[in-house]
Order: sequence, then C-alpha cells, then structure tokens
Amino acid sequence: MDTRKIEEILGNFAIKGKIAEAKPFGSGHINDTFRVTTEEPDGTRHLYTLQRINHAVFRKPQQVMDNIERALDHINQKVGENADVKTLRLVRTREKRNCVRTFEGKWWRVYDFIDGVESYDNVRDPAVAFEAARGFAHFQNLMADLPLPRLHETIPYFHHTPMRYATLEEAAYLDIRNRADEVAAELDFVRQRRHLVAHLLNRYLKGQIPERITHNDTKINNALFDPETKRCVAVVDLDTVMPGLALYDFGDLCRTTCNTADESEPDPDNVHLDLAMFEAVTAGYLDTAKFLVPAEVQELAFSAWLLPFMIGIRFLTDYLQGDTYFKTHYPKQNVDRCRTQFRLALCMEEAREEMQAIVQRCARAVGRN
Ligand code: ADP
Ligand code: GN1
Ligand code: MG
Repeated sequence: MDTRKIEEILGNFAIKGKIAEAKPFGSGHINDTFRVTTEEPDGTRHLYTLQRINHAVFRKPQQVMDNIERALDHINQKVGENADVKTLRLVRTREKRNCVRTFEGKWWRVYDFIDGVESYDNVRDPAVAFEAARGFAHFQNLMADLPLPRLHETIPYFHHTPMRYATLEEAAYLDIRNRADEVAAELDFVRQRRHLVAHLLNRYLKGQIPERITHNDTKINNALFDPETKRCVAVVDLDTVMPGLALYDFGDLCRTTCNTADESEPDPDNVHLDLAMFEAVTAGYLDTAKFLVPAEVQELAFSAWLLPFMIGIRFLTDYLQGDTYFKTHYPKQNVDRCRTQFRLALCMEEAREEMQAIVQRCARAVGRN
C-alpha cells in the first residue's frame, strides 16, 4: 500500500504529526498491520499501529470494535498507572469514533504502538512460556468482572470443535478445488478422533465448566515482552475477546509454545513436543489463574491437545476451500500448517500420561489438589 493511501486513512484519526514512515508489521494471519512513524514540526516522533480489520473474517467489524473498546476501557481503568504493564490504547477518529469505514468498504483502526517490547513467533525458553501464561491468565482475570451486557460473539462458533469438524466434512464433500484426495491421510486422522470433538462442550453444557470472557487467540506472538525483564507486559490482538472457555486460551498457548518447530514447518518429523515448555506454561497459568474450578484444571492437558487438533482442522478446511481465510505465502502452506498441528496433537497423545502428571505436579505446587 502506498504512503498516500495510508496518509488518507490516517487523516481520519486524531494522530499527532505527519507520516514519516509506514511499514507492514508483524506476522498475523488475519489483519493488515502497519507500524507508522509520524513527526511533528519540532521533530517529536510518534509511533502508531494502523490496522485494516479483515472484514471477510470479522463480518461485523463495528461489533469487534465495540467489544475492544469496552474491554480496553475496563482494563485501562483497572491497571491505572501501573508501570509494569502496557495496554493497548485506541486512537479515536476526529469524529470520536473507534474506527473508520472507507468509501471502499474497508475498516481501519489505530492504536498507539507499544514500543520497546519484543514478540516471538516461536519460543524455546520455558521462562518466556511461564510469563506468557501468566500474562494471558492475568488478562482473563482482568476481564472477569466486565459489567454486562455480554460481549458480541465476533466470530460465532469460533472454538466450537463440533462445528469446525462439520465444516471440514462439508468442505471435503464439496471439494471445490479437487484437493480432498491429496489430504486423505489428514482427513482420516480427524475422522479417527471425531468422538473427542464435543468433549469440552459437553462438560460446559453439563454445567461443569463455566463460560468466561476469554481472549481466544492466545498464540505466543499476541503477547508482548519486556526485552530486559522478559516479563509479559501486554496482550494484543483483541478481535476475538468474547465469551469462551478458559481452556481454549490455555490450549492455544500450549499449541504455540510446546512445539519445537514453526507453525508452517514443511517436515512433520521436525515437530516435537517440548514437555519442559508444557510444564512452564502450566505452572505459569496455574500460578495466576486462581479462578479455575477443579474441572478446568482436570482438562488442561486435554485442551492442550484439542487446540492443535482444532486449528489443524481449520487449516485443512481452508486448504480444501481454496485458501481464502488464513494469509498464505506459498501454495501449500495450509497443508504444512495442518500437518504440523496434527503431528503435535499426535505427540501429545503419546505423552498423555506425562502431561497429566505435569498438570498434577503444577497444581499441587500451588495448592490446587
Ligand atoms: P492479526 O490479527 O493479523 O494477528 P495482530 O493484532 O495480532 O493482527 O497484530 C499483528 C502483530 O503486530 C501482533 O502479533 C503484535 O506482535 C504486533 N502488534 C499489534 N498491535 C501492536 C501494538 N499496538 N503495539 C506493538 N505491536 C503490536
Ligand atoms: C489466526 O490473527 P492471528 O494470526 O493472531 C487466527 C487464530 C489461529 C491462528 C493460527 C481470528 O491468529 O484463530 O489460531 O491464526 N485468528 C483468527 O496461527 O481466526
Ligand atoms: Mg495476532
């Protein structure tokens, strides 16, 4: 995108100074993100995050923005001037709105850029995993007393595994790109495990696991770290903050921290489960998520398996549907992503007892059993 276009969009927002630089930023799969530097006449510089909300994914962008605004008002009021945490701050438009819709029908928002922090697509350091888990648990904690009304479901059935499975079967049946034969082994992998898709939802429906306000996209690169203290100082990507199960947040963080390979690793044999990382995530999460009920603690290891399984299903579905949802950078990236997730899930099946033992050990350490 050229600077003139960015200038035109930013012209709607109450930013300080004139654009000095605008660069694509981050490695998110959904939105278009830019880091923008502006400069005032006296040389003072400011940094902003400009984002185009992917409205093919988020069909009601205004609801996304209203959720985010409520969540941030609540969080910012609670954390106050606490210097240890950095929170997202929306920059309003000159008309005091939280986003703009251009005449072409595109939706844009601006945040203050959180500077001086690091984010990682892949981590191998258990101390970072521990901190990330504490960061997301802290986020859940902060959201626990958000006043009613209930937040909008910005993507209905987002982590509804039975629905994700049904959509996969539909995509395989329609097979609009003639790709189903090529991924027969992956489809088979899913079908062999279909009896597990409703497990957490059944416990939720029985009233054993509560609905909470959750982040729903807790991959490690949505946590920002202080490079010196290595503490998680901010949680970003709030588009999917909505009612959900805490276990989904825990599981997604395990998915992105316990895998020794990248998400798009082309050779599944390079995918291994790092149990030291699982232990660190579990310990960090239990350290801060004091609100968990016993059934949630019991299902931590299961949710660590469920998320790679479910997100693998989503990558596979997207491949069958022609790669229209996740950004891809080469033709079969969604197949690589899917195989990586399924290999990780398989490793977790093989390590099931060890993972349960780790959960019990961590729970005992914080007096939870
Ligand atoms: P996507 O939905 O496409 O993943 P994100 O909101 O996660 O978009 O943004 C992409 C990446 O940009 C994040 O993973 C994070 O590393 C970085 N990022 C997003 N917002 C900010 C911000 N306000 N300050 C600093 N970095 C940010
Ligand atoms: C997307 O937006 P990003 O890149 O943080 C996706 C997540 C997936 C993840 C897989 C709104 O996350 O659900 O788990 O890719 N976000 C949405 O890497 O679908
Ligand atoms: Mg993101």
